[in-house]
Amino acid sequence: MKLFYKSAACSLAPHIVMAELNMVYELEAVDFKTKTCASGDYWKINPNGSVPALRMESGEILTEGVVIMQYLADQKPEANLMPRAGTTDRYRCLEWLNFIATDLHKNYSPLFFAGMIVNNAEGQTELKSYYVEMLRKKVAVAAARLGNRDFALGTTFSIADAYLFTVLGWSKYVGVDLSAHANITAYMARVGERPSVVRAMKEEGML
Ligand SMILES: N[C@@H](CCC(=O)N[C@@H](CS)C(=O)NCC(=O)O)C(=O)O
Repeated sequence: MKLFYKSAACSLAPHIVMAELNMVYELEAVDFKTKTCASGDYWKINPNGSVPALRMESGEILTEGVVIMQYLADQKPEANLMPRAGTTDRYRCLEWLNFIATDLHKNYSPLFFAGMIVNNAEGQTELKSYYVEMLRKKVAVAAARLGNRDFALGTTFSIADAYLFTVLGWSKYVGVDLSAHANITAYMARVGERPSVVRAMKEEGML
């Protein structure tokens, strides 16, 4: 299996999942500016131009991070990285994944690309303060949902944690302050020291 990724981007989440499952995998970096990778034109691999993309053993490409993570978890169901179909926990996991993708992830993105959206400094400052404020509210929702649990679903690590850790980890790059939420700060430290997370971050040159 090969994961197309960009260091520290949302592709870190499926990368953590592959490491957590002790899978045999290859990594191929994507250059966002040129949309190229070692295999050539990345648009031909993922017409959406985004990471992650997974080349499965069959040679087919699978895209969309939350789908890739579910696919990976289903390869080794005994590892319980996603609750069994039909259980309430399964839907709690999907609830987290959708919340992270649509309410967290996509509100961080403009903070990285403010210069591509607005071409004057004043407009960029306005845009950034809008999204920082939006994220302040969304992170508060995440903190309330997490409560005093060790992980998103309770006591066991799941694919939702791989994604939540990855996305909240962007806070330090874009001026989103997590310190108001002691449980989130403790969560980031707890997840950040898992061997799979350390391995994936090292492989992406983040540590
Ligand atoms: N719908 C995609 C979006 C992924 C996404 O937003 N990836 C970002 C990195 S975190 C990206 O590749 N941005 C560059 C681009 O879209 O050109 C998914 O959920 O996998």
